[in-house]
Amino acid sequence: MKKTSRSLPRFPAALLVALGVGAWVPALSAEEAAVAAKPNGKKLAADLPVEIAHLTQPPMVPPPIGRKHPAKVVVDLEVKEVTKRLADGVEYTFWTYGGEVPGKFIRVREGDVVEFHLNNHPSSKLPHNIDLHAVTGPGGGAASTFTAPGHSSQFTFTALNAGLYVYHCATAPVPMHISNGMYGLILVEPKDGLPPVDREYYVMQGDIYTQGANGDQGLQYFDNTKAVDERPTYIVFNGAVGSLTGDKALQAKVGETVRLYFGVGGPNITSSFHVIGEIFDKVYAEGGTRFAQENVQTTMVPSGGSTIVDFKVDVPGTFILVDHSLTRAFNKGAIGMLKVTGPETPVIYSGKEVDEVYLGQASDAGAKASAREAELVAKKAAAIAANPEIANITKEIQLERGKKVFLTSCFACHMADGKGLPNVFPPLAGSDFLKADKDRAIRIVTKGLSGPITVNGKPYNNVMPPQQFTEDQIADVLTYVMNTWGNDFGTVSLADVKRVHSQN
Ligand code: HEC
Ligand SMILES: [Cu+2]
Repeated sequence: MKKTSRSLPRFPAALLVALGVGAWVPALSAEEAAVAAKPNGKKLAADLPVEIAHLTQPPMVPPPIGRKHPAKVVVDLEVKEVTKRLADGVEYTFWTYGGEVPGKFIRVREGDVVEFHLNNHPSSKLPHNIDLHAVTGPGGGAASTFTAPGHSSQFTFTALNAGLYVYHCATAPVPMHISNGMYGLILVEPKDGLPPVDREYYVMQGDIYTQGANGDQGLQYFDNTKAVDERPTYIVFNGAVGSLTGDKALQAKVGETVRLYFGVGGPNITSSFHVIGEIFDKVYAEGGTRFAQENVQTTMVPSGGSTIVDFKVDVPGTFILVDHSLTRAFNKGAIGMLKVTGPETPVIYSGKEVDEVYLGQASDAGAKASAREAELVAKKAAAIAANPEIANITKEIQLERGKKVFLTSCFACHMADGKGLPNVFPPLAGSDFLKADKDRAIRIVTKGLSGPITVNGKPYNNVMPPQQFTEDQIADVLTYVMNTWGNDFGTVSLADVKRVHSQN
């Protein structure tokens, strides 16, 4: 590879020295001088050919640039909040750049002027922005891209430094936005490109903090205490346990060269990145443009950092990507697979496979077993829920529990007979307002209610304070008030309460 000597921003040498960057600053080419002379990329962009960036979902990588001149590259990235599988039987609401975790891979060339559009989907609940570590400018773009749901932001930057850079959301609370999946990679190719390889893949590690324990079924919520304590429930590659195993394993053929663009979104946990059964022929440590070391077993990747590793696959088999801080791999999910097919090379390796034994529960067979188990557990839950006898018992239990909740709070205002107080506290017994909207009732208990309302034709304008109960208790007490004093308004399940809470 031709060494790419120019990887520093075009600051005066004296400033770099003052900053402690005691590096040699090369003379600028005519093309670079043009960029440097016009700090406002937009002016320069007018003279450049325009290209629409080809972005890819993980684990795919856009093709090499090939171009030998700078261009204006338009990047369109859409933020979407999506509920998806985190592990078998476990769901999580991810916040994404493009619908997947990590976000779409962006590939530009050193010297390109990037016109960046961040679009926040109208269905999003929150504003988001983006900080690209490839940007020289305040907040890496964060300051220019704070975008409300249903809106778009635009800013332009010149990709001054080649390298593999992390991008991430920088909206408060930042660790939560990152943990929820808001990170990805942007490759700024050196002017002469990287040495060609046969396959390129995109993998990122992230740590996830759920209120339930690892493996607890159903929709899980972010746990801020665990995040602050850096006690992740899951540590995963590409957004989910098993996103790169079994049928979804990375593929290669014997004799090919493979390049992994690997990054760590974090927010907290670094990676001891290793591929079991392979040796990295070259490592571009810390995502820089020069390969810093050859013949590496494990490379350290910081949170908010990256690496590029190249290796040739010489023998067939399954090679396991791990964070070699191994409980993260075997207990929390940081396992991926590279399946290499082709003829055996007994001189290099005898060919006996030991994956199943080595990987245990994380092996193909283990993954199939846990997928089947999750399927059966869901089936059992559905069968139980569908059984009318069990449904009745469940409702009865809910009513008794709900009554206890009612007697700790609601009765003080709405009265034990549910009739309320004329002009002050509206009735729950026979209330058309309660009957009309179950989701609204969940919100009233959670957040309280004030302002004018009409119940059974009579006006009320008072204040109900928010009620401090667990989600289970809210489901129970609403089921109670909706099925007592002659009310027959249906039931409220825990899932209903979680659904409404997730909308806020
Ligand atoms: C401190 C008094 C107070 C307590 C305790 C209270 N509420 Fe209310 N509640 C009110 C008031 C006042 C309103 C009407 C607010 C308004 O006028 O906007 C109301 C309105 C409502 C409504 C909508 C109107 C209707 O009658 O259908 C529901 C449903 C309701 N409360 C349920 C509950 C439940 C369930 C609890 C117990 C978990 C509870 N409230 C506890 C005072 C209270
Ligand atoms: Cu965000």
